[in-house]
Amino acid sequence: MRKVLIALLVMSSGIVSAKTPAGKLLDRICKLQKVGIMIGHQDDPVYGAEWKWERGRSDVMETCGDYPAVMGFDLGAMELGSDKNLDGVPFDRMREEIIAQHKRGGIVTLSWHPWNPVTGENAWDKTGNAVSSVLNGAQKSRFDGWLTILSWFIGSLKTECGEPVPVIFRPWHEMSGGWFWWGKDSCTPEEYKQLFIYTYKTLVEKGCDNIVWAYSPNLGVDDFMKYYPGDEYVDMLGIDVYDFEHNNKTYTDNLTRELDTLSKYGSEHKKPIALTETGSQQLQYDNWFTEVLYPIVSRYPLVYVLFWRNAHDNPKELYISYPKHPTAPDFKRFHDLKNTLFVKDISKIH
Ligand code: BMA
Repeated sequence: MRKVLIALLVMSSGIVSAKTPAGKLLDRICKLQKVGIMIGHQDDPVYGAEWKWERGRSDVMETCGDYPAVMGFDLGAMELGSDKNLDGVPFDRMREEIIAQHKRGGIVTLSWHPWNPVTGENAWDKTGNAVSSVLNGAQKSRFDGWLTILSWFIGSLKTECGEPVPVIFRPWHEMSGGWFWWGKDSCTPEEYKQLFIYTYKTLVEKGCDNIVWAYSPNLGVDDFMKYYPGDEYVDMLGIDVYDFEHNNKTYTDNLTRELDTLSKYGSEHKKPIALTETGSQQLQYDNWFTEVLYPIVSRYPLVYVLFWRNAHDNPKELYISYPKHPTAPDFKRFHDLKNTLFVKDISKIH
């Protein structure tokens, strides 16, 4: 009888039950939401503004003395069987850094910029009706193969003791923009939802019980729930909002409007919320972190804020401070604020 009850409990709460690694991460996320806002950075330990591939480095740690609480990595090109992602990050190194981040008490989030399966071009090629082709058409078996490869990688995220490492997975992001083959110009909301659900069901069937699933459109409040696959398939809600124009006023207005909406949906659907990608491109304003970003984000119950990558080969893609950058003193002040959380702040909270 007890066994039956436990089985029923696990089934009724879906894959994210308290028993799974994902369930434990989700519980921890909800706990941390009450403590402060975790600060995250994409590709943090693999390259920075002025270095690449050296071990033990991090622009964040070198600027403020601690690693980010959340590290983001991208799986794009894994589906092709490549040993490096679209930005040249070797997947073996990525696995090593994901496990290291878990062991230091931090959290990991994965995004995915897969190639267009119909045209063989990158994620930004919107042509070919790729979503309908992977769901019901000529590319279905290829896509199944892609998900198998992803499931191997996600399933291989384990410590040396065999403990699974849970991750926040944020597939099919920024669909409400028209720049990806899964975006608004290339499929209907219904097709998008099917794509998300198919991805969820397939990875779950393949045993990936270490995934917390995030739904993450880009700014555009009217469309926020237009592509939502449903509460059953989503554990967290997020939004991607950037300042590409070096305009603090526009960014403040955009972010405020988007976070108002995000937090409304978060409480309606009882899902934790995050600013899943952000940054002020090239960081032109020295006090941006404490004077522009912080006054806005501190008003919302955000679980984390993830700054995008400091691309070593493209000075335009600079989103977080490094020691020599004029924003470094401000980033230190940002780090010292009581409710910005870096890895040492969360490592004991489980
Ligand atoms: C995008 C840009 C690209 C990059 C991709 C995946 O937003 O930063 O240069 O290749 O993310 O990291």
